Parts: sequence; structure tokens; C-alpha cells
Amino acid sequence: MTTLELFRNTALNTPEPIGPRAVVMRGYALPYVDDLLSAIADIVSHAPFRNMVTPGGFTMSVALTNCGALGWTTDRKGYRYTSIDPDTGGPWPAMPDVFAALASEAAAAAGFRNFKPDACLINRYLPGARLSLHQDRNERDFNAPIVSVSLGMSATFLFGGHVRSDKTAKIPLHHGDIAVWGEVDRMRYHGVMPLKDEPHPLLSNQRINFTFRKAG
Ligand code: MD6
Ligand code: FE
Repeated sequence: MTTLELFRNTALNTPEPIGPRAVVMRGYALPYVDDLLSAIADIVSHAPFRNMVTPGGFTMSVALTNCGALGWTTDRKGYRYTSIDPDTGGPWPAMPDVFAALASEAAAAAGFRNFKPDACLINRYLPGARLSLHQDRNERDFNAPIVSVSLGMSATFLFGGHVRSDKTAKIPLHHGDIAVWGEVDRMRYHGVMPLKDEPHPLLSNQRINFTFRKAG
């Protein structure tokens, strides 16, 4: 942990509200970083990051993979969750215990009890990669929150309203931050601005974000 990270983690240790049922918890994942990164390396060795194609025919600038019983995918036919990795033809790698434990603990800290995710979407951003405004609506259970962990380079997260054209708040997300949202905030539009090329000491020119969901 750097001094700056320690400061963010201890001096500003209260969850930062970004909506009625949405918070950012600064530095919450820092104690788990080494375990998370080794688990991700293992997942990626079985289910590599890939740039998927959207139903509209665009190749995503964000590369992704999944772990857990269900994985989020997109192709020309649409967005959906599958139990099979379309690239390997086998199941997605299992969700590591450290992932499930962190997700459930962070959800509880944000006021969502008994969160048991069955899907974890892992996104990799290189400089210039972005995510356009979207709603997360492919999950079966909208009652469960989403827990989002950011590692590596910082990003500017856009957090909008329930209509695409609603004004968006710009929320910086740094290495180790966890965002959690659910209930009235669950369907809000959100996205990520194009990543600046400001390398991170541990992950160099990458940002890795993983989001835990109850998809099935
Ligand atoms: C990202 N995250 O931060 C993209 N979706 O890289 C998401 O799209 C997202 O962070 C739902 C809930 C939390 C998220
Ligand atoms: Fe999303």
C-alpha cells in the first residue's frame, strides 16, 4: 500500500454515497489485492481476455472474461449470460473463494445482506478503452446489488439516471476502490470515460474492473 492509498483508506474511511442505495468505498479492496491478482492470472490462463462484438457489430474496446457459474457475453445475436465460454467451449473458471468472500463482505458493508453472486465479469481496459452508457439488465434478479472492484489505472466512472439522456455524475475510481449499488439505483445508466494513459505502479497500463452479480 502506498501512503496515498493508506490515506484514502483510513482518513476517508466512510462509504461515499453516490446515490440513495449506491456507495463507493475507497481502498476497500487494498488488503486483498495480491490474492485477487493471482486469482485473476489463473482465471485468464484458462479463459483469456477477449474483445467481444456487440449486437450492433462493434468490437468492444474493453476486453473481458468471466468466472463463476455464469458469464456475461455478447455477439451479433445479443447480450446474455452463459454457463459455457464460447471461446473455449468449456465452463467458465470457478469463482475463487477470495472473490466470493470479498463481494459478500463489501455488499454487507454497503447495507446489502446475504449477497451471493453467481457471476463475475472481469473487464480489462488499456489506454483509450471506454464503456458507453448502459444499464445492466441481463441479470434475472434485479433485487441483488452489483459489487464493482477497480484495480490498476484510475478511471472516470459516469453515473447517470434512469434515462440515457439524464445528466451523469463523474466519479473517479482508483486502485482498490469498491462501488456497490442496488435497489432504486440498480438500473441507472453508467459508463466509463476513455482511459488516460497514466500507468499504475502495480498494473502498468491496465485497469481491471470486476463486477459481481446475481445473474441466474
Ligand atoms: C467498469 N462497470 O467500471 C464498468 N456495471 O469498468 C460497470 O459497467 C458496472 O462498475 C454495473 C455495476 C457496477 C459497474
Ligand atoms: Fe455495467
